[in-house]
Parts: sequence; C-alpha cells; structure tokens
Amino acid sequence: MIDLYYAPTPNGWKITIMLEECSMPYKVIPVNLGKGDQFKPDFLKISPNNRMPVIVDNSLSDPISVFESGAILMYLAEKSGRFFGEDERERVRVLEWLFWQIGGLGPMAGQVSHFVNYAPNFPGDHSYSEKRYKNEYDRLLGVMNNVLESREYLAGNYSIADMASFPWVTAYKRYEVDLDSFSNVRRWFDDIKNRPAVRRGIDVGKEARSFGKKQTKESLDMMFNQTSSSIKKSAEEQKE
Ligand SMILES: N[C@@H](CCC(=O)N[C@@H](CS)C(=O)NCC(=O)O)C(=O)O
Repeated sequence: MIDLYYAPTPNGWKITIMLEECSMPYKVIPVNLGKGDQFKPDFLKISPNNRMPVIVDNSLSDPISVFESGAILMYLAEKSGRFFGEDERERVRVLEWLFWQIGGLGPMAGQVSHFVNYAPNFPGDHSYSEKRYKNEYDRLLGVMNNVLESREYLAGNYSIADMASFPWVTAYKRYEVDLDSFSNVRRWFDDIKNRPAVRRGIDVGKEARSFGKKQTKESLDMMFNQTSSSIKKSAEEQKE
C-alpha cells in the first residue's frame, strides 16, 4: 500500500490522478499546510523541502519514500509500467514535457495563484509582479497550444506529463485566462477533465480546499513568511 501525504492542491492532484489512473491502492495522510504540518520533524524526514506531495511505498520489504511530484510520477510510472511512453523516443518526449511542467508551468502558475489569491492580503502595489507572472503563464499556454496542434497529448499518448500539467490549467478562470483563445489546450483540457480517474483524483480531500477562501493571519504567516530559519526551528525542536 502507498501512503500519500497530501493536501488538495494542483501538486497534490498530480499524484491522486496517477494513482487513480493506475488503480493503485493508497492511503491519504492529510497535510494541513495552513497549520504547519509541513514543518513537523517526522514529515521533514521524508520531505526535506517542507512541501507535499510525498509518498511512502510500503509494499517493499524496505519501504521507500519519494518527495517532489515529478519524481513521484516517474516512480509510479516505472512501478506500474504505464503512462511513460511506449518506446525510447516517446519516453524522451514524456521527460521533456514533465520537466517543462516542473520547471516552468507549475512554478509560474503557482506565482500567478499567489498574486491572485494571496498577495491582496499584504500591503503594497503588486501589479508589476502579477503582470510578470501572468504574462509568463500566458506564454507557456501558448507553447502548449503549439505542441498540441500536432499531438493529441503533450508527448503523443496520454502520459504523466499530461497528469502533471493538467492541474495547473484548472484554475484558468481565476487567473483571468480565456482558454478558448488556446483552442488546442481547450480540447486537451476538456478531454482530460472528462476522464473518470481524473475526476476522482481531483475530488480527493476536496472539503479541505482553501483557495479563494479567507485566510487567517496565522496561516498566511505559515505559508508566506518562510525562510531558512523556519526549517532550522523545526530541526531544533526535534533535538529537544
Ligand atoms: N516542486 C514541488 C512543489 C510542491 C509544492 O509547492 N507544494 C505546496 C503545495 S502546492 C506545499 O507543500 N506548500 C507548503 C508550504 O508552502 O509551506 C513538487 O512539485 O512537489
């Protein structure tokens, strides 16, 4: 059985979608990010970057933990033998688009989300930063639209690259993006949205979703005032 340390956010959904697509049994262990579960010493042992998702594969005689959503997707794709390309050439395409998501679409969309959903809680003029990230998100959707002109999915067949990218397109309305102006992305998005496993994956833990909801001062501090001392503090508590 796989333990999944999880909160219902786009990075978490990547993994619930993959587990559902592969029909792999898993147990969800909720990580309450607004309350600081990501700094608990036991969590940091398996996730030194104080982020979820993380999995622990207990089906092995010596259980293994994996953090970083891209690494988890690759681990699960290798374990299941699915969604990782059908030959060497397609596998390279899967890697290209998976890393494109991990290094580009995810972080940029994450920043758009920050400026749309959370920055208004902080004083100051955020318009330059918001525009900078919205433009970059727009550029990346354009890149995706181009590749999807000649391919049904990012790497050819449906793969972990699509499962990684889809969650970061779901919030397009809140990010004030007209998805219809990216017609290939719109077709791809609607197709993936209608997959039963994707719907099940996105529904996992939905009652704990917090985007767009009013944040407490405590949860804003927990999420957006992190420095190296946040982890040091946790390491010190562990020693006590
Ligand atoms: N690069 C990481 C990013 C994971 C990430 O940013 N997770 C967020 C939620 S979407 C998190 O755990 N945030 C906790 C925090 O900010 O303290 C991955 O792909 O797994």
